[in-house]
Amino acid sequence: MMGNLFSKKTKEAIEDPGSAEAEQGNVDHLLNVSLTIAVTGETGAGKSTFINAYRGVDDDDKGAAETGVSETTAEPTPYQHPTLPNVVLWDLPGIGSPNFKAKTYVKEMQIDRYDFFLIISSVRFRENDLMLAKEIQKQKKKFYFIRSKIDESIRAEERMKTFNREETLSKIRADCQRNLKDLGNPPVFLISSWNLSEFDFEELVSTLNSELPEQKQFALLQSAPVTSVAMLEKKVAMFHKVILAAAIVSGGIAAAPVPGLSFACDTAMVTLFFTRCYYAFGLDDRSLEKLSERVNKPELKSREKSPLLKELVKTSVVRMGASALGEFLCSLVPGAGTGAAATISFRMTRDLLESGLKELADEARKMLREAGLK
Ligand SMILES: Nc1nc2c(ncn2[C@@H]2O[C@H](COP(=O)(O)OP(=O)(O)OP(=O)(O)O)[C@@H](O)[C@H]2O)c(=O)[nH]1
Ligand SMILES: [Mg+2]
Repeated sequence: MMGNLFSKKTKEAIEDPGSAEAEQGNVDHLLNVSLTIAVTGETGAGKSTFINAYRGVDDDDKGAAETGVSETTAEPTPYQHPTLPNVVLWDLPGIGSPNFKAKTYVKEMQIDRYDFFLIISSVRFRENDLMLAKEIQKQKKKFYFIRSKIDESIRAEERMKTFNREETLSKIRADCQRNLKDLGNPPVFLISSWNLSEFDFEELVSTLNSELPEQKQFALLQSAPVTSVAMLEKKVAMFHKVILAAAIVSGGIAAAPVPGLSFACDTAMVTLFFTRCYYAFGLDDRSLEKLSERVNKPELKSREKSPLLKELVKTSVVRMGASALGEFLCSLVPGAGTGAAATISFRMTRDLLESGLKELADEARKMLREAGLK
């Protein structure tokens, strides 16, 4: 399974485990995989709103995709993830017009640049959605159906005396699936972009995760919003996997110091790793602020931080580069010193990564508990 993880640089690292550059290349490579997602569907289906929700930005934030009741998206528009520039969601023009041609559309949208398509509908899937899915299939790309605005549908049904939440959801699902019979009953994910913690959003992420190439899974799990404790644990497991992959490449989890690997160089890799954990777990100030607004708990913003977290906040806020954090990291490793030429073993690096990951994961678990998220 690890086989697919190996980049060219990684292979070099196996052949020459002492090569610090190859070692760092491997971790960088895993943490910097690109992911390009196409979001399409009829006008007003909720494409732009979904993109904003995924990226954790509010509809009226700077850099948000424009949303609204009038037709808003005319050109394919890329939206970078705010903390992972390699993850890009493309907001595609609506496919609602009666003379819609799937073939032309797919060509104009440059289908090759996307890893997969999300086809969104706020009612049921129609002819144009199907035509598009078939064309995407022909071009050997994957697509997933999202039925959006589930909060709205639930609210409408709640007024009935006989209301049953599960039944209502099954009915919506069955109704959508009936129209997709021709495509061999693909799953339909019921989603509210106003609250990704509810309904099928996590199910969607799990499905994408199981069907994406292994490297892309790292990008997906890093970028997905922290919607629950379960989602957080998936992210933690993913970062464990990165450590394991890095350790294997580093000469079979070698205990011996590797000559030529200076801690200064390693520090950049370790810093990158922790910074990614920090953002992926939603521990940065921006995410904390959004979370505290969402659950209406202002005290979350001023919560006490762990030492590593404090250093990461400083680094990310002041943007002074990795040097101060590097010194802090050195201070955690007995005997490493701060000299650029100091050599430490891979086991020490691995232990450092593991203990930092644990500290940040515990912080995030605590934060979710305080926020009341399950
Ligand atoms: N209640 C609810 N409203 C939503 C949801 N998603 C989108 N909306 C609303 O639906 C309207 C249309 O959403 P957009 O995201 O602008 O739709 P779009 O697919 O980008 O539309 P075009 O750009 O015109 O193709 C907006 O008023 C949104 O606020 C949702 O999950 N729940
Ligand atoms: Mg739009």
